[in-house]
Amino acid sequence: MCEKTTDLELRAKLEEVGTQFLLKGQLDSFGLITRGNINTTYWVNYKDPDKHYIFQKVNTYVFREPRQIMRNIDYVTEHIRSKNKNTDKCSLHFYHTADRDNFWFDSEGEFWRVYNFVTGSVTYQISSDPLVLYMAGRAFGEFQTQLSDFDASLLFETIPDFHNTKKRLEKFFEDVECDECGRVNEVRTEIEYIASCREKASRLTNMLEAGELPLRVTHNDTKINNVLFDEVTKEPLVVVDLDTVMPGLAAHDFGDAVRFAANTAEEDEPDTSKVSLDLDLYRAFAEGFVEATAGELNKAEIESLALGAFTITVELALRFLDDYITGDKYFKTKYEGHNLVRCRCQLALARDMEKKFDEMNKIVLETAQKKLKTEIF
Ligand code: GN1
Ligand code: MG
Repeated sequence: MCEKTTDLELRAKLEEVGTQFLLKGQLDSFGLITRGNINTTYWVNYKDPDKHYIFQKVNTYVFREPRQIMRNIDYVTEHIRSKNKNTDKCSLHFYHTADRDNFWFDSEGEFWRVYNFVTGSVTYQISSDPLVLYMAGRAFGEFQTQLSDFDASLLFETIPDFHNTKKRLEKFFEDVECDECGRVNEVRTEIEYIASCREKASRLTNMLEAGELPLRVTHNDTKINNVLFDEVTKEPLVVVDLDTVMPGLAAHDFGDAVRFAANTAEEDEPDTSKVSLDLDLYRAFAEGFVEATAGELNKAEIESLALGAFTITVELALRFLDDYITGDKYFKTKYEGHNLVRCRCQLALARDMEKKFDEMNKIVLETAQKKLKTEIF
């Protein structure tokens, strides 16, 4: 996941980036962190003094207004830092250039940023340990709670309609009609299943439009690998990847985390017989999330959480499939057909969630009752 490289051209580029961000010392070792599907991320170690950094090249095909993202990040990290005062929680620190910008465009027009690597932290791509899931639930729940008094109107919508599942579905079926790469015929089964989920997957968007669910400031990309944990205590240290912090639904954050972390397989597992929703892991995440958001989420929001998991799973399946049928322009792929494999994996998970849906709802409601000690459910 974090291969070391000795590529000289890349070394020179990273040195140039480090100089722009006024880093002291000498670049020592570096490597690519391969897990993101959008941006290109490197770990970079300096010596004299010893310091560890994350250098990131932002994908400007996906993020059309990267400057605005960095403004959002400034606001959000500042707000969280003020909440973390007098606690042992750490915050992300973005470095600045001589012009006081927290980004830099290189001569090829690539957009770079640099932040601190949190020493003593670990991330999990997948974990079968309920404690890790519980901690991740707390981390994302706390993230939302900490931003509950943040003025959402300050935030630029970095990707408009990011979790507007209804719009995603509309665009998907338009792209199916166009069939610009001639790939639609081989994926008829997947398209049919997505069509059959259309109503259920649109419910949250409809509820939001009808004012039945409130908009909050949400993270919108709650994969467990976006939480840094203390490598010894497993306590969550900080939530990273703030590119999509925007107004959204609590159910989206809950749902995306469950989709990724309570799956018994990785999100691009080609053997779909290995894919299912682990209800113990789901419960553990729900406990952490509900505990951390106690008193913030209303009854309708809590009742929407399980649906959030199904919705985001179908939404991501169709995003992967949409990318596949339109020529793999959005997500980075490691091999031909990778997006189709990802889609099939998400659809297998969605099917399993459908079977377990009553149980998923019950777990959230039981958890809420236990954690919130109320009789509203
Ligand atoms: C992308 O690159 P990464 O892993 O942070 C995507 C998410 C998807 C995810 C699926 C901006 O996130 O929405 O859920 O891949 N981010 C964007 O792995 O589209
Ligand atoms: Mg992300």
